[in-house]
Amino acid sequence: MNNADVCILIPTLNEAATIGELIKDFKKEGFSNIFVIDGNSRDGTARIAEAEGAKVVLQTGRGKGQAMIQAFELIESPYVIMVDGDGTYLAREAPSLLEPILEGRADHVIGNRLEKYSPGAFTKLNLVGNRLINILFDIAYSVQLRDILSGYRAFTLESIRELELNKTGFEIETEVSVECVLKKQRVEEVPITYLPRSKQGATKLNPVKDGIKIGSTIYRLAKVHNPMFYFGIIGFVFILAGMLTGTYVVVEWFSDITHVLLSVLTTLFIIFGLQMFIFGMLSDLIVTLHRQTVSLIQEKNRQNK
Ligand SMILES: Nc1nc2c(ncn2[C@@H]2O[C@H](COP(=O)(O)OP(=O)(O)OP(=O)(O)O)[C@@H](O)[C@H]2O)c(=O)[nH]1
Ligand SMILES: [Mg+2]
Repeated sequence: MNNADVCILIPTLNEAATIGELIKDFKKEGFSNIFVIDGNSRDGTARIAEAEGAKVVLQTGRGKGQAMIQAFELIESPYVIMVDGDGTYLAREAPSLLEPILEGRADHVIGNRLEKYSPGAFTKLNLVGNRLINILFDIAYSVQLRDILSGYRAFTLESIRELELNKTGFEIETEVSVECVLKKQRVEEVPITYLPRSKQGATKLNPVKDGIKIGSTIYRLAKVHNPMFYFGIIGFVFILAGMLTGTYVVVEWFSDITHVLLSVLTTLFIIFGLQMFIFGMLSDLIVTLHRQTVSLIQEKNRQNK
C-alpha cells in the first residue's frame, strides 16, 4: 500500500485556527492526498486549506452529515481516514488507525477517545452524554463499542459506500456505526489521544440538542434490528403510567372514593403497554426469520461463486 492510496478526509466549518496546522501535520506523516469538504466557512478555512495543498470542495447542502455523504461519492482512493478539522486529533496516530484495515482484520476502525483524553477535551456534559449514548447503542445493537461518536476513523472506500446513509447533521457518526453493524462489517476500536478544542474555534455541536437527536437516531434505527428494544420501551412507559394511575385508583378506593374514568384509563394504558410487548415479540420473530433467510441466500450465493 502506498500513502497516496489513503485519502485524508476533513469536514470543516469555520476552522481557520486549526486547519492549516492539521494539513501540515498529515503531510509530515507522509499523507499528501488530503480532501477538505467545507461547509462554506466564512473565516477563510477553504482558502487556507487550498494554500496548504489540499483538494477543497464546498458542500452543496448543510450539516456535517451531508458533507460526509457528498465526500464519500467524490473520493476515489481505496482507503479513507476521516478526521475532524478542529485540531483535536493527532496526525501521527493515523497509522495505528490504518493498521487493522491493512492487515485485513477490519473494514472500519474507530479511534476511541475515551481511554486517554486530555483534561478539558470533554466537558462534563459531553462525557456523560457520550457514555449514555454508547450504553444505549450497546443495548440496542448488542455490540460493545466504546466510542461510536468519534470523529477519527479509518475505513475502506468499498465498505463506506456499502452503507445507507441519510443523516445530514451530527447524527452521521451514529448512522455510520449502526449501518456497520447492520451490514456485518468488521469494526475495531483503537485508543487515540483526544485534545481540547482550540480557544479560537467555536464548537458547532449543541450538546443537548444534538445529544437528543443522536439518542433518538439510535432508538429509531433500532426498530429493524432489535424490535423488542424499540417496542419494549414504549410498552414499558405505558405500563408504568398504568401502574401509577392504577395505584392511585386502588388507594382512593380504600377511602371509599371511586374513579371510574381513571380506572378505564388505567386499563387502556396497561392493555396498550402489553400489546407493545407482543408487537415486539412478533417483530423479533419476523426479524430473526428474515435474518436466517438472508444468511441462507448469502451462503448459497457464495457456494455458486
Ligand atoms: N463541512 C461541514 N463540516 C462541519 C459542519 N459542522 C461541523 N463540521 C465539522 O465537523 C467537525 C466536528 O465538529 P465539532 O464542532 O468539532 O463537533 P464535536 O467534535 O463533536 O464537538 P466538540 O467537542 O465541541 O469539538 C469539525 O471539523 C467541524 O468543522 C458542517 O455543517 N459542514
Ligand atoms: Mg471537535
